[in-house]
Amino acid sequence: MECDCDYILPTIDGWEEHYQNCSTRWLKDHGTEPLKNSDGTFRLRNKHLTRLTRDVLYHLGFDNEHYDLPAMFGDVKFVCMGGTKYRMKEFAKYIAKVLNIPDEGLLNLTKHSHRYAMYKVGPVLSVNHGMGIPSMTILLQEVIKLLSYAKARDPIIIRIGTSGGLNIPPGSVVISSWGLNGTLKKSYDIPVMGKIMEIPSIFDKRLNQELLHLASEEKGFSTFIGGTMAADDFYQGQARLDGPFCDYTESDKVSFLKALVELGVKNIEMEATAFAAFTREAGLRSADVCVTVINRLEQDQVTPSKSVLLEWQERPMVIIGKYISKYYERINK
Ligand code: R2B
Ligand code: URA
Repeated sequence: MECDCDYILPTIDGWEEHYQNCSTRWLKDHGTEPLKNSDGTFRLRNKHLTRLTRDVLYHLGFDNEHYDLPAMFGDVKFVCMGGTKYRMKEFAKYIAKVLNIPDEGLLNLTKHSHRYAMYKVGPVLSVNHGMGIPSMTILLQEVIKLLSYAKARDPIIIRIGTSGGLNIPPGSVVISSWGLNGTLKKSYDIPVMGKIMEIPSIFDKRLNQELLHLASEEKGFSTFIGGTMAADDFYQGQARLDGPFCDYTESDKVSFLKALVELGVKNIEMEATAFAAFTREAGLRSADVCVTVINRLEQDQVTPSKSVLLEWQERPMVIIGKYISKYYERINK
């Protein structure tokens, strides 16, 4: 197998040589043939899909019979996702500015479904995924099918989000090296037909190194690479004391958060495990880049003002904007 890494930044000493989805690594890591084709397009693992004459992407409001998905989305290289519709519209506007693409008439492409909002600016799709794993994975799985049907070439999926930090100053950014689930395993555990299916939740090391490299040029905030706990709840699931229910003591909470720190966890959010697991299983590169809005060793309530929170939420956008512009410079040379 030949290396088919589509490098966005040239290798720097000490960096991982290949992306996680490089065909030279695939057989070793997965024990199966790569899903990536030689032109960068990718196949879906589910063989049942070939029996469908039409696949309805219900929550996106598209299907692969009535829509010319390759014409609409074939040029997509980056899919950026985040929780809210507002933030992802702002991100689309920001990317339009960075790439110097006119943004008048930014259309919500999923207007028939009303579930999510999706915008396209040049090679970038910006889409919201709601809160928590189930909402995010519905969107993510339909986006994965969309990209495959559209014949997008080696697309990169990036989540930009918010999180609670562990022992780092609020406003810092964390790039996730892996997701940790609520029982402290590095996997996304989903019940399938009465049994738990465990899918490893490890992010692409090389992609993270590239992102950290660009992030560390930014003044005014720090960026860390570290583990991310993905909780299934905002309150007790994240060891908070301020939910309507709480069946543990403050010292239990502090011991738990310190144990997370010991494990290398830098932040807590609600999607990382499933996001890492499904993108990796699909043979796609992905990264989870979240700003921390609070230091959970100090407080539970998110108290910064609206304007501070908005400013902090621009930080992941700036890092990803820089990364996308590196790619855009290269293809427009
Ligand atoms: C971070 O923020 C949201 C909860 O406030 C959730 O979607 C997450 O992962
Ligand atoms: N999002 C979370 O899931 N947790 C926090 O503490 C802050 C944002």
